Amino acid sequence: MSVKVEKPQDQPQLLTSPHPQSQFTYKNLRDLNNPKYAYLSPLSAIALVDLNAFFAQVETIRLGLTEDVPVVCQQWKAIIAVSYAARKFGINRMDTVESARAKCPDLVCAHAGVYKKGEKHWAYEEGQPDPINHKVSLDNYRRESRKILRIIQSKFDLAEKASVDESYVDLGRPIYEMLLSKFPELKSGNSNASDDEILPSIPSSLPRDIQWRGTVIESEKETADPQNALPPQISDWDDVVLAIGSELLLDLRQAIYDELGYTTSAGLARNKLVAKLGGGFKKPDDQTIVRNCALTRFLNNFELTDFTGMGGKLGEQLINRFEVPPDRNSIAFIRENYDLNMIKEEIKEDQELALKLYRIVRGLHPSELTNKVEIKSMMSTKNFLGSRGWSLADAYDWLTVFSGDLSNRLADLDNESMELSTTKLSNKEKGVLRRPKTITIGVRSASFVRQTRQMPISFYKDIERMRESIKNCGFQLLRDYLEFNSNISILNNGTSARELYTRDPKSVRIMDMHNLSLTISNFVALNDSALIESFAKTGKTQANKELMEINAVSKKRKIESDNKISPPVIKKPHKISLEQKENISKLFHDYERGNMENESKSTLNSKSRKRASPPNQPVKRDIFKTLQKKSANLLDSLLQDMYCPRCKTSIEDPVEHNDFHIAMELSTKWNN
Ligand code: DCP
Ligand code: CA
Repeated sequence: MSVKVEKPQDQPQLLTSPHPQSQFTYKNLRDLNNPKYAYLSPLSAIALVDLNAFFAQVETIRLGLTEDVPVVCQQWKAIIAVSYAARKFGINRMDTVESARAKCPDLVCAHAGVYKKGEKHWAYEEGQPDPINHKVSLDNYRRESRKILRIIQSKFDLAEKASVDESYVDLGRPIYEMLLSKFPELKSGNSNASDDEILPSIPSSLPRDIQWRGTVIESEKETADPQNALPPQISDWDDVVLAIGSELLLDLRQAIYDELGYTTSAGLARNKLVAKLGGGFKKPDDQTIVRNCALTRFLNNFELTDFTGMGGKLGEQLINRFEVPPDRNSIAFIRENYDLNMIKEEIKEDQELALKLYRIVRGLHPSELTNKVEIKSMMSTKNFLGSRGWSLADAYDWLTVFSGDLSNRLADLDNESMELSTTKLSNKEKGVLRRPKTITIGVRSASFVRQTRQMPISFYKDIERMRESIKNCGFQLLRDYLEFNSNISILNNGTSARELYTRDPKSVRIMDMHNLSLTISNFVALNDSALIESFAKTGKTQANKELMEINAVSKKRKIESDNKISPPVIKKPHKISLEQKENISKLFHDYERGNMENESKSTLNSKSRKRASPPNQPVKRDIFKTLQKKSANLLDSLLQDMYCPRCKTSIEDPVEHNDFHIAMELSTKWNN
């Protein structure tokens, strides 16, 4: 159902055709009210909301155009999104801007925003940006995506962002509330019935405000007699749930349209997999509802490989393994020819997959909505089609762009995490900021050999400092790369790399490159190092800074001497101030206390623990002792030489300095 037309008013009451006895229990109903279990209930209602021609819609609205204007979103000469008005001209993503213009001379080609070489912020270019001097930025689409997610989260307690323009939504709680308020028989039973008691049958008609909204897929029975096709039957509470869900879903899509102007398509079903297929079924600006009774008929429109997670080799292998004939529908064939035991027999090595497949082909596989997929790495990259005659300054310029791109994406991640905090749901990802511990440069030379260099990166909560940190590490890695992996000296009349790095970067020639990239990885949750961060908050910024920076320095051996030109100069503490000392002892103290608390919790929780501790005497983990032992060797050498081999500096107080390293190791362990 479109969000651009008014909802029809005064619709007749929906009549039902109740089963003699409901198939559902009070537990099934109650589970709907718990975001942890709702997806497992046979009464669950999960929606997938997908933005139509997303990037093209963003551009249409940005340019103040109406939706009947054909628009494509362009990246260089390629087209990455096609508005539905443009699709009417037969334009698709395979077209180039040129071939699309030939199909529709009035086509509006809106180029995505770009970073300009050397700049750390993106913008929309007036003219045509070019791949030599620009890098495409997707920040604007991510920002719009966040606004949409915010609307979803303001209405529902559990949503999972599946991609830049798709989110799954669990409609369980509002549906539960409505069921209890609109059906007194459920409310009275719910207050005293046991979990396994069967729900009362549905009434013979529904309150007038429960209507189907969108396209309801018919069941086999409903279409059996084409002359007398039946309206969508409402036979049990699962159908009522989806009817209420269809109204909530339309309201959500309406809110997205009213507030931001975007149209969406959506699917509504009992689980994510079917909701996703429903979301793509009627585009644009419509929603598709798949009742449990219509599951098998609906799935006949798809192949096994259309399911999320089955698109790659796995789906193909299963189709081969189950010997699906080429002219048969793979979902129907497996469903009709294999029962659970046969599937388990066929996939002996993976019984979990066997059960999943059995359920998938019946449209019954439940998947949990997760608030977050943990980020593993982020890469910013650029192809150069063979740079010629570059100076060191050119490469620095691109690393500056990458640092802007990566830090913007970190800021996005922070925002997502903070937005989770606005949902009612308790979730361990709420408010957790993630920061990378490792940074890698990748260079593909003109001979297409790709080499990488890596180093630990100092991380900060503050995004601007993070950007500087990424940039400085990137510069450092580049210098290391050019010194050790390239012919920089030969290119510059035999001058040594170290000497070259003292010169103006514009005057230093470097090798030709085909690709340059920066990747940040090895993410840690910043709240784990909250103690260290809290140094900064209590005004002990310097101690905090040094604690973090030394983290990077202690692992990276080769930084210091080549640092005359640009920033990475990472200061090493020679002496521990009194303030720092206090902080370090607080770090130890809190760590030990945290350990004890954790240990007592895990002792209580773990029934299988062999050696339970007596009450009130929690066991301390011995990591602290291990670190102390490990550092005894360091202390010996500090005492003997008054010199720290790790920091490569002379020191004044060996004991304090040793403490410093214990603190650092502790914080590193903590973050791992
Ligand atoms: N995208 C991209 N490159 C691709 C595919 C997609 O840059 N190869 C971007 C542009 C799309 C957005 O991701 O607008 C979402 O991708 P979808 O596959 O959902 O496609 P659209 O939203 O554009 O169209 P539809 O209405 O069919 O969902
Ligand atoms: Ca889309």
